[in-house]
Amino acid sequence: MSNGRHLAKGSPMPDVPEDGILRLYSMRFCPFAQRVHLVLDAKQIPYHSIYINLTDKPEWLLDKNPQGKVPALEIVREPGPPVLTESLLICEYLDEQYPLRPLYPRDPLKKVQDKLLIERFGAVLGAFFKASDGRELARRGTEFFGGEQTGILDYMIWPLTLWLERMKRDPAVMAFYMEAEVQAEFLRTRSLGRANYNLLVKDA
Ligand SMILES: N[C@@H](CCC(=O)N[C@@H](CS)C(=O)NCC(=O)O)C(=O)O
Repeated sequence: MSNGRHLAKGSPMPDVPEDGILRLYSMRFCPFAQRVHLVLDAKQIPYHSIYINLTDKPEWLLDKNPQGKVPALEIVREPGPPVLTESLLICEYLDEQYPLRPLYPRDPLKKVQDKLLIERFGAVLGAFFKASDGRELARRGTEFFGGEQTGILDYMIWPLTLWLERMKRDPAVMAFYMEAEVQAEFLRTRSLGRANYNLLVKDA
């Protein structure tokens, strides 16, 4: 809805059609928002994306989410309309509300076990993304974590990267995927105090 362009302070609320379709306030490089895009895409739920410049937020974002964070999902059809926050809660709501392609296990025990693993992996993933998004490699200035040749770290995380390759073939992931270098470039611009939210916008 913002054509992939991230709306900043002073931008009016975009002209979103009054079609009852969900509205997702998002940021293209936010891993929490990406979770919600993936679930929406996997379940083929139509939605409007409204991308937010989080360095210089549009004033109306606080009306949608007083915490000023993304992801936030506006359930336009419901009276209010309510705006849901917290990526995991949003994903669980979507899975319960939209039965196509159930993502959580039906069995309550398995469901809780998966949710526990999501929490535990969350911490691990933070560290993994830090390494895999290119920052750690950039810090080392080498092709591999081990240097010009593979080292212990390369070999130990390799099974994870195999899984990443498989995930890249999933249609929902394909629709939202970006190369690690692109994510790293966004983080680089942000660390320089010039976050380029519109890195993926064609005419940016
Ligand atoms: N626990 C939240 C985290 C959301 C979050 O931290 N989003 C970041 C962007 S990746 C944000 O909106 N930051 C803006 C701010 O904190 O002002 C979730 O899972 O949705």
